[in-house]
Amino acid sequence: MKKIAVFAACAALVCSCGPNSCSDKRPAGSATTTVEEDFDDGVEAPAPYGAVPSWQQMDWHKMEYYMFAHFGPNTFTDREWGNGAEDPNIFNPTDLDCMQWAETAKKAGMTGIILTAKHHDGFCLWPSQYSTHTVRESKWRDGKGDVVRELADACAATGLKFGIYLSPWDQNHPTYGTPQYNQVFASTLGELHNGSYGEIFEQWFDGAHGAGVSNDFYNWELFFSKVQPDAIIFSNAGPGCRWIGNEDAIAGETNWATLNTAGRNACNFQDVTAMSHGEMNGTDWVPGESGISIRPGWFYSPGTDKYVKSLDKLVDIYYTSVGRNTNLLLNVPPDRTGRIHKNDSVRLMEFRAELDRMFAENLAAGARARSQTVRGGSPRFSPERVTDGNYDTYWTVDDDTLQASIEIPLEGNTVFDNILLQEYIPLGQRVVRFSVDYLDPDGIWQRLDAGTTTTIGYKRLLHFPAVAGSMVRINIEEALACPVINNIEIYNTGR
Ligand code: FUL
Repeated sequence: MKKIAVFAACAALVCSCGPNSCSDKRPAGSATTTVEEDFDDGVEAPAPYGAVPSWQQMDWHKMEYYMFAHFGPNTFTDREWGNGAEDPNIFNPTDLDCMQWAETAKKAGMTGIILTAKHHDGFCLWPSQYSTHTVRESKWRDGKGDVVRELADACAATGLKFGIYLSPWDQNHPTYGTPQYNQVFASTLGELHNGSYGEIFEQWFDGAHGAGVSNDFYNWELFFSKVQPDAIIFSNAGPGCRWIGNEDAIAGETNWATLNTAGRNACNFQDVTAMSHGEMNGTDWVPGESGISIRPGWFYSPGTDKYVKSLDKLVDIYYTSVGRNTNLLLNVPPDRTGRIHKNDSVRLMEFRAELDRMFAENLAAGARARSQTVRGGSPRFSPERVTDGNYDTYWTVDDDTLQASIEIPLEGNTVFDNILLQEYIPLGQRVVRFSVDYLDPDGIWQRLDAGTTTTIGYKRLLHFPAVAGSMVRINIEEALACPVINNIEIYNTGR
C-alpha cells in the first residue's frame, strides 16, 4: 500500500511567496488537508508548474470572503481622508461593540476582519508608543481604550481571522517624509505584529502616499521584516496578494494568480491592467484580492445610510471577485456608535441567504464524470475526482497532454445556469483557455455561451442564461502544462 500525501507534492518547490510567509511550519487544523489513499500503480502526480502558492497562501485562498472595517476619525467627520490635524477627541464611539462586528461578519459567512488600525490621518486605534495621535490622547474611555485589542479578541472569540490595514502615509507624524520615518513606521508595525494582538492573517499596505514623497521613499524590506512570517502581505505588487487594480471588486475575467514582481512595490507598481489580470507565467504567486465598500465611501457617514449596495449589486460583485479567482474584501464601515449599522447588517444577511439559496444544490455532486484521457490510466486521477467533494483529489492527464475534455452527466434533462470550476493550484495555475458544451434535450451537443472562458485558477464561476441538458462537457483547449482540475459544480441559481 502506498500512502499519498498530496500536498507533499509541493514541498520540494522553491517558495514563491517573497519575503513574507516562508515559514514551513504548518499549524494543525490549517485549511489544506492531505489525502491518504490506497494506490500502488506507480503513476506519479504531475510536477508543480511555475510559481505555486505557499501553504499560507493556500489557507488564504480558502478564506474567499472577509470584511474590511474602515473606522477612525473620518467616521465622525464625513470625510474620506483626514489631514492629521483632527482633534483626537473627535474619535468618540458612544457604544463600541467589536463583538457585534465579529458576530455580524460570522453570520454573513465571512472568514475574517481587516481593521484600519491607522489611516492616512495617522490616528492610531491602539495606544501606540510611536505616536502622540492615538486613542490614548482622546477622551474616549478616558484614554484607556484599544480598538485593535477589542477587535482582535472578538475575532478570536468568534473563530474569525484578524488582519491589519496600516497606512504608511501618515499626515500627523512629525517625521513623515524624513528617512527617520521608515524606522518609526516599522516599529509601529512591530507593535501590532509582535504577537500581543494574536495572529494576523493579512497585512494590508496602502500604496497612497504624500505628495512630497517619492515612490521609492519607503523601506519595504524593513517593513516586511516586522510582519508576522505567516501573514499574507497585501500591496499593489504583493508579495502575498495583490490589489486588483480598482475599488469596484471587478477582477479581470482572465486572471492569473502569477505576477512578475522584480522591481515592483506597493507604490511604484501602477499597472492596473497587470493587477487585474495577473501575468501568465509570472515569476511569483501573487493572487488578486478584490476590495469594495458596501457604501459609496470607505468610512461611515450618515449621509450614506440610504445607499448601502443592493442585494443584486452584491451578487454581481461576488461573481466579478470570488467568481474570477480572487478573494472578496467587503468593507462594512462601523458607525458613530461603534457598531455596524442595521442597514448594512440586514443587507449582509440577505446576501448570505441569497448565496446559500443559489448554491444550495450542486447538480454535479457525486456525478460519474468521465473522460477519454486520464493520467497513466490511474484511478487516482480519474474524472470522478472532480465531483467527490474533496479539495485535494483531482482529475489530470499525461504530462504531454495539453488539451482534454471531461463530461459530467446530469440527472435527466436538468436546467442549470451556473458552473463552478477549480484548478488544483498547489500544482500551479495552468489553464489558458477552455470551452463548455452541453447535451441538449434533443441529444445534440451545443456550445454554451458562458462569456470569457480563459483562466480558471483557485475558483471560477460561470453564470449564463439557463439551459437544459443531460450532460456538461468542459474542454480544456489550451494549457501551460497538463490540466489539473479538482472540482466542478453545477447549479441552477435562478438568477
Ligand atoms: C485607498 C485609501 O486611500 C482609501 O481611503 C481606502 O482606505 C482604500 C481601501 O485604499 O488607497
